[in-house]
Amino acid sequence: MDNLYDRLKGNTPIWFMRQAGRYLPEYRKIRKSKKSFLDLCFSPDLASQISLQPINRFDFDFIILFSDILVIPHCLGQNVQFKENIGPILKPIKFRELSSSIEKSMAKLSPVFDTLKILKKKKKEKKIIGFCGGPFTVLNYMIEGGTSKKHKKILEFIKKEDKAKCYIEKILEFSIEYLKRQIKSGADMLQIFDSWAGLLEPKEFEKFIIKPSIEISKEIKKSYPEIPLIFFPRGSKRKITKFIDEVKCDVISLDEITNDDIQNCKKKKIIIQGNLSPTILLKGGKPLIEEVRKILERLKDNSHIFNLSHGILPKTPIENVEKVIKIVRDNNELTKRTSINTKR
Ligand code: 1CP
Repeated sequence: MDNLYDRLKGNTPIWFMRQAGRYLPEYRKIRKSKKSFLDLCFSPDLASQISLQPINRFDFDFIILFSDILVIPHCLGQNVQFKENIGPILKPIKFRELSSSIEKSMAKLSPVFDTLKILKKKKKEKKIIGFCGGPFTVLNYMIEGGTSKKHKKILEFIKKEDKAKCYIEKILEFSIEYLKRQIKSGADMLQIFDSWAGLLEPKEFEKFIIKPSIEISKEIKKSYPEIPLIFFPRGSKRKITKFIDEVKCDVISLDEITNDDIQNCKKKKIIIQGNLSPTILLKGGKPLIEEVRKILERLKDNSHIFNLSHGILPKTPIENVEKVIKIVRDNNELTKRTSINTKR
């Protein structure tokens, strides 16, 4: 890696989690043309167009592959559907029914690799972020059968430790192969979305979040040491200290940022990604401007990628997104000018 940490100091790039999605009219238009969301993810021409929509409109600094974390249960043989206004629905499946052939499963995902190849050809000057879900977050959807409020089934399920470990190991093995093939197809960076990490108590967090993350990092770094890894163990709160102590990551995406995190990341030269609330972005106005400035000020001595604390909400007004990008870019200009003046 050509020292991303040093390169970002005083020059904060910006992108938003779920930047390609329903808040964009151009996305909604393409979405209507396909019956199923997975069909859209598996249509390289359309998926690459969608990945580039937020770049063409806002000139975000990173392109994120348009796909979903639930393509892993799909390639393992689980039935995955996306229902409008409900979200994903996954049919229950037994462990022995899951695919045992990595090759066959990866073949099912070949359109995703084709999307990356198209993106690589089209936009050489912007970094492309590939991704997968953290194994626990993927397992959560597989066991709950979709989006859940209370997460009763998964919390019960992980008590049967050996069984849960079998599933986690399988998801992990397929996810690592999936990530490697994304790199081979053109991904320049990778993000691991562990959106439900916050459900777990310290002991389970160690087993189901930290351990698999160590494994992902070790395996990817072994073959691709130059590819930056972004981990997003959402809702980890104080457990984040242990996470960054144990998992080798280049960037940590944080939904909440404490002063300890700021100091620890500076010491370890880990880039912080985050952490504008999607609700504040949706509401806009003066509170939005103040919050963006506050985040930039707090992280000015760190290396920082400006982002949200979670995915952008479908009703977010376009002008609020434009406003945030302008503040971040103006701030970069100001920092540059001030540093030139102080050097004189
Ligand atoms: O009907 C539609 O248009 C579907 C809406 C949609 C979109 C646009 C879904 C269904 N997924 C996506 C794209 C998506 N999902 C991306 C694309 C790239 C981008 O960021 O622009 C990414 C990275 C994801 C990741 C994802 N999917 C996560 C992790 C991030 C997070 O939000 O926590 C999760 C948990 C999912 C599952 C998922 N996919 C879609 C839905 C509605 C859900 C459930 C979300 C939930 O349980 O709250």
